Amino acid sequence: MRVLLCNPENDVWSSRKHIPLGLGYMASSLEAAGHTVRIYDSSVEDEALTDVLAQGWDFAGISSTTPLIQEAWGVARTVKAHGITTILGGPHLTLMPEESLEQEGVDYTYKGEAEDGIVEFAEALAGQRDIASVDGLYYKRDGKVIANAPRHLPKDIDRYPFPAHHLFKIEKYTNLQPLTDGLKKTRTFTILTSRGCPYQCTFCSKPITGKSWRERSVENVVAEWKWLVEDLRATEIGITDDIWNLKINRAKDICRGIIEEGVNTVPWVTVHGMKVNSTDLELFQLMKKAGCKRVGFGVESGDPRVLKEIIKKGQTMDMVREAFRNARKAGLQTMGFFIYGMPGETEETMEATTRFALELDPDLAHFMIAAPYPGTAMYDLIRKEGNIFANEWKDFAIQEAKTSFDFGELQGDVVERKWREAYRRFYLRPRRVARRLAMADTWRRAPYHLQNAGRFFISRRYKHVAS
Ligand code: B12
Ligand code: SF4
Repeated sequence: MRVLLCNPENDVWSSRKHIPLGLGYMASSLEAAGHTVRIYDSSVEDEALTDVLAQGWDFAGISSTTPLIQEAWGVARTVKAHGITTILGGPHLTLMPEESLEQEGVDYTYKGEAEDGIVEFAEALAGQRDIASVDGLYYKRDGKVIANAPRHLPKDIDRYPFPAHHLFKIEKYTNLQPLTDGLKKTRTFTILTSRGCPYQCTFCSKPITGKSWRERSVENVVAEWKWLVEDLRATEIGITDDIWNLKINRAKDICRGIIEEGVNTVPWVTVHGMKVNSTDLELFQLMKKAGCKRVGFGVESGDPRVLKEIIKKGQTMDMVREAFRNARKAGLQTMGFFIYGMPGETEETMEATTRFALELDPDLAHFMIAAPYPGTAMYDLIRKEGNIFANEWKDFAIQEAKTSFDFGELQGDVVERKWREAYRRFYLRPRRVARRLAMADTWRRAPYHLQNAGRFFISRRYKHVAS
């Protein structure tokens, strides 16, 4: 079959473009089963979707997170107008598989991981199996929603073929915040060494990632790393696991493997926060030796009560301090993620977070305004006791400089003020400004940086109340 896999336009995450790894995984499984696949990632394509659709496809799979779902529906309408069957999957559909079936142009939706499911779906469309036997699939028959049996998460994820990187226009994706400053032609790949996370942070969409943690073997991960470095000529690699260091000894063995294979020549970063309480000096030293340049940590808050009772992060501020100390000692750059305006926060707790960021002084700090995504404990709490006033799914983007809910005493404008203040107090220190101006990336992407700077000063709250 001829299969088109689409990623909708990415205007909520406009700063940097990362490869949609989930589509890469599905594509390699489809190819292994003998199908022809093209990945159409709207955020990097030059060719119009309608021109690509005219090339003839048996079905189109469309991926979506929550903020992109309306754009995904738009893609489905366009695809369907060409008479092509559509199936939607990805994080938002895993949370809400039924909602999209009400949209024009959406034939099927899918809940869960789809390396196996997409191949079974292709078989069903080809008449080689019953559609009812494709676990995880949702569709309508005679106006009624049919939900097939749930798709279980396979334990053995080593059996998945490596992502179909040859289908990505890799040179169109941006480097990782930036690791290799000044390099004109980057080939930036991401890698997933494990899936899921056993922690239960209240802002995290747990039904998507699952409570369990499934690991790939060290050998399998190192083999992919070798492939990325030696065959695909990666200039940067980002580990995008939720929590790649859950088993600290496994993380160390991955580093040892990279060193032993001599593929520690490419700089890499942990794109998301490593869990601080599963680190030690030896791990950071091994990471450094394996080519790692920068580690990210989910710090979240500088208030112990918020950390423990509101976010339920399962870590203390001292653990955070120790992780930063050890990472620095090992010669790694650091990156911290901080969150403002969780339900139950006060101006004082947010002030404590800013002070903690200044104390830790990471090389990069990301300050985010809390956004209540469906499927999070935070969303359920605010629906019950607060007021969400984002109007549409696309308003749920953490990157936006605006709050999307009221909760108790805490007013949105206070959160936005503290958030802006955090950026100013952190980045407008003379030492910081000088460092930023010395980076080639700052000048190359000047319009983006200027637009970004504007967000710290201009308030854009939502006007209407949705729920
Ligand atoms: C890496 C990552 C990023 C990267 C890169 C994203 C990318 N281009 O892939 C960056 C940093 C850019 C990013 C940004 C954001 N992210 Co993010 N990200 C992740 C992370 C940690 C890993 C994604 C990944 O590679 N997964 C592994 C692959 C194999 O899984 P997958 O992509 O989901 O695909 C599988 C299934 O979903 C399914 N599937 C996917 N597509 C399709 C399509 C069809 C047709 C079918 C049938 C099935 C299917 O099959 C795939 C293979 O198993 C996830 C957490 C997670 N573990 O999933 C969060 C996660 C996806 N991100 C999340 C969020 C909130 C965001 C942001 C919205 C944050 C913000 N700024 O506001 C942005 C928006 C990005 C966007 N374009 O929409 C949430 C999504 C919540 C939601 N309700 O949608 C997640 C789940 C984190 C969480 N636990 O809360 N993210
Ligand atoms: S935020 Fe990170 S540590 Fe917390 S539950 Fe989500 S993936 Fe796990």
